[in-house]
Amino acid sequence: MHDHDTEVVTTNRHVLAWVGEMAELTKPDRIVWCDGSESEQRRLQALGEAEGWLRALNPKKLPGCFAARSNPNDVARVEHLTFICTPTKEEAGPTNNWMAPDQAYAKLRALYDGAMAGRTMYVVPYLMGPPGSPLAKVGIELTDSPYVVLNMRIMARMGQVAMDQLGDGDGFNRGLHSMSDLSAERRFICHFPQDNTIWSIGSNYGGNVLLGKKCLALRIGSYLARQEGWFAEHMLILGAESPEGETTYVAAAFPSACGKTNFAMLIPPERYNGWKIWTVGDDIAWMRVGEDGRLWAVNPENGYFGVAPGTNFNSNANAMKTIAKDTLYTNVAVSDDGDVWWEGLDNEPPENLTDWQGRPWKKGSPDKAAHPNSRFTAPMTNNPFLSPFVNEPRGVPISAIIFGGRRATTVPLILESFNWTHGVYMGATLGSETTAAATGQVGIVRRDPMAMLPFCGYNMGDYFAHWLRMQGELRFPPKIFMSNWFRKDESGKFLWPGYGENMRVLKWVIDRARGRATRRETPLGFIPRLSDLDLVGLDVTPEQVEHALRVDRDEWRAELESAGTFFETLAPRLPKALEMQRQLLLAQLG
Ligand code: OXD
Ligand code: MN
Repeated sequence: MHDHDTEVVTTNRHVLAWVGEMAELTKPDRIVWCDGSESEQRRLQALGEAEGWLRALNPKKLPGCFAARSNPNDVARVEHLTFICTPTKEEAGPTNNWMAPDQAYAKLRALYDGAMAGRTMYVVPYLMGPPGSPLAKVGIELTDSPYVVLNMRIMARMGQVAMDQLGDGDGFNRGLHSMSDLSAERRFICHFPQDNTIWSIGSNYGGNVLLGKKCLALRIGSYLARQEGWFAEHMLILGAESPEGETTYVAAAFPSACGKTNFAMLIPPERYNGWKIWTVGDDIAWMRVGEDGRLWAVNPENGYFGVAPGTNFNSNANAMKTIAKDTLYTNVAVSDDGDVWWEGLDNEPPENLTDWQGRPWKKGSPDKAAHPNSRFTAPMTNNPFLSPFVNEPRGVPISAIIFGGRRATTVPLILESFNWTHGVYMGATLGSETTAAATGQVGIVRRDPMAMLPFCGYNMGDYFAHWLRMQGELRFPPKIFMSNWFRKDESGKFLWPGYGENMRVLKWVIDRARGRATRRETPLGFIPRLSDLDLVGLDVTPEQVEHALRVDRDEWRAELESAGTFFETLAPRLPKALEMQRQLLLAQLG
């Protein structure tokens, strides 16, 4: 039953017993223990090509790269089919779908019964976080999808390294995944935080099936973090190095489509010659309080699972370099000579493409050639500005946290909180505007607290309480900021150029965190004075910047009311301190 030369050897009886039990349920023809080796990768790539869902790309243009196609009904995370299965509904809270654990296990057990018959079960041991880190966690994913194995090998540290970290213990996440028949009617992503278990069935899309990422690193992770006294957050981590060689680490949470990967890979403009932005992570931060009382962060991942459309040399040159080799593309368009293409790559698509569904596509066609949620899975070691400290077990010390959203009005370019509780309030009320493409209604603010709305594995009110409580542990808490690169003028034009120019805002954040920049006090927090921002060489007027920074009392009164409405949906578990913070800000507005 075992594959011969891909053995990861384990004598861990907990692992062996659980794999046996799951195999009895799902009844695979074969079990393969994966080691993450290159020979194993090559075998799975050859299998994908033979089965027709994987295509090797042009080895001269994109060495080591492949393009995969998914089932067209299976192209995104499915929040309505994602469940938190805690003993009580109250523990999951009002922002999560809930199923009782017994009911969920029974329902899914029936679906898993024999689901792997005729297939191979791959046993994927993986480690989230740097080896030897106090924050690192071991997971084992059992999957019948070779596509998942190929992705997991890039996104997590896979194989013996995980078994070595686990030793003889029972402390591993139990992840079971079967594509089953890929039917949306039988698709469920269930999390059992109390059992450190994830059961995913009926999908083969990244966020639903690469169980280390959203499921373990965020949903289960956030639950464990509260119990164990740390943070699992939907945040990028970057290190900004000055020409003098001083590096300051910043973590930032933005909801999707707000440029998190771009900010994590920011290229400073000419004015900031000599500055370097190092990427520690682009999506997830695990953070704990060090013995020195500072907050230390690691990126639990090993690669980037990024959105392809819109990625180009202007928006993110480092990402373009990162995805030039050894990258697995999903649902992009492919040219006849084996190159990739997507909307927003350039203005000139080739005459002919194979679209994301494998159909011939001609230039000028009204259909999208690449799926809007097409992705690249790329090893982080390809990033020319990968932080040299990414494998440091204790992580990097965080000096500032930024919560950012997409807001046409109200929220200033940058706003510094008065204190920790105010900063937690900023995160808790983080909002972002929906786009016409997503909902048909433009400018509707959706609250996405700390960008964790789809990813918090327990009651959001308790999550806020955890954030508030952690202040007591932090002798040197990071300063907390709120940002908005997307504010518009009366004619609908962006007031701030964004992208690399965000370096100017980041510089002020760094100087504030290090206690050496001045600021202006408003009723809502601190903003930079015009003279506190370096605007040299920037093609915007001082009036535009003033407008981008403005705190408008009427807009803020409405904003605070809207936050109050959101808070009502979280009662009764909403911490009193946050509602009182809201009242205080209202009173300060006058
Ligand atoms: C992601 C997401 O894919 O947040 O990172 O949806
Ligand atoms: Mn994300």
